[in-house]
Amino acid sequence: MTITITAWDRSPDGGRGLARDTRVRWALEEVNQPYEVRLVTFAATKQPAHLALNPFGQIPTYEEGDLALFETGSIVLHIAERHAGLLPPDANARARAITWMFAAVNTIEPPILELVSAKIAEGDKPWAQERLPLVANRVRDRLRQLSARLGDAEWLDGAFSAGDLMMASVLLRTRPSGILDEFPNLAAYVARGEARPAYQRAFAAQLAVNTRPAD
Ligand code: GTB
Repeated sequence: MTITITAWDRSPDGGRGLARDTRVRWALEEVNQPYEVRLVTFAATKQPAHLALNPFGQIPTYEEGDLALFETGSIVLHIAERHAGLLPPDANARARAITWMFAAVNTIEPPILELVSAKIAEGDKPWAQERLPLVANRVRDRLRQLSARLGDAEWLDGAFSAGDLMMASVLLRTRPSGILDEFPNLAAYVARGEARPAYQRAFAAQLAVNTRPAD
C-alpha cells in the first residue's frame, strides 16, 4: 500500500530538517518503507481538502490506503508498530521506548516551542526581552534533566528506538538558539541521530524539495 505524506512546498528553514515532516521521513527510512510526498502550500493547508486530513491545518499528514493520520507522535508510533526496527521486541522495553516518545512531545517539546514563539511571534513586543531569558531557562531546566538521565549512554534506553528518533528530532530545534551545545552529551546524542544513514536520506530528500528550481 502506498504511503503518502504531506510537506510544505517551501519550508522557512530551506529544508534543513526543522519542519516536522523530517521525523516522519526519518522513521520511514529507518524501516525501509518507500513513501511519496504531496507538497502543499501554507494556504492549501487551510483549505477543506487538507483540513479533512488534519483539522488543525498543519503538516505533515500520513495516508496509507483508507487510513489518514496527523500528529507526528502518532504517525511515528504507527510506523514503528507496523514495521520492525524502531521498537524493541521485549514488551517492557517497548513500553519504555514509547514513554520516551511521549516525553519528547509532551515534556521536552513544549518549552522549546514556547521559546520559538517568544522569539518569532512575540519578539517585537516591548516585554519580549524581559521574558525571553525566563523561557530559555525553562528549556535549559528540561535539557539539564534529560542530560543527567542520558549520561554517557549512546541512546536513552538500550538500542536506538522511536523514542530516540522523536527526542533527537525535538532537540534539533534547540540548536539555532545555542542551548543544545550547552549540553555536550545531548549535542553528541543529536549528532549520532543525524549521522544515521536513514536520517541522512530523510534530510537529503527534504533539502532536495526546498532547493529545486522555482516552478
Ligand atoms: N503537533 C504537531 C505534530 O507534531 O505533527 C505539530 C505540527 C506542526 O507544527 N506543523 C507545522 C505547521 O503546519 C509545520 S512544522 N504549521 C502551520 C500552522 O500551524 O498553521 C513546524 C516548523 C516549520 C518550519 C520550521 N523551520 O523552518 O524552521 C520549523 C518548524
